Amino acid sequence: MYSIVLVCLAVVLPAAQAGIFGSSCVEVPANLCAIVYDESNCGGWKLEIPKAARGKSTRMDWPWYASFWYRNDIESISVRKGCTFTGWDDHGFDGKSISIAAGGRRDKRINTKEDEYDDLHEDIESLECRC
Ligand SMILES: [Ca+2]
Ligand SMILES: [Ca+2]
Repeated sequence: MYSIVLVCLAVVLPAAQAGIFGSSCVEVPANLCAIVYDESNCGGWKLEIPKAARGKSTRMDWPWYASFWYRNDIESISVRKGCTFTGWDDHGFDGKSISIAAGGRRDKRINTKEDEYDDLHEDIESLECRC
């Protein structure tokens, strides 16, 4: 009986960590500036935003005529400690923007549906990240 219970836990726990019951967010690795995700709480597809050379920033731009993947689809963002992420609601780094600065001690994770960021909920078409 106990072995059956243990087997069930072994199946359920990884699923829970993967976000079915909560967050699947991970610490942003040192070679990255941020990770953006399709769904809230780091769910769905993810896109790694690499760290640029010191003093430079990584920029990504998804104009409607070039791309439909990623654009207007980001719903959660993890910013590496010490880095700052900026997203715009239009391509070409134009329109409304949000800036998310992570302090030096820990990553900052947000969902775009939160009040502070909901202007850009599923609306980001260009972004910049700098550490
Ligand atoms: Ca989405
Ligand atoms: Ca948009």
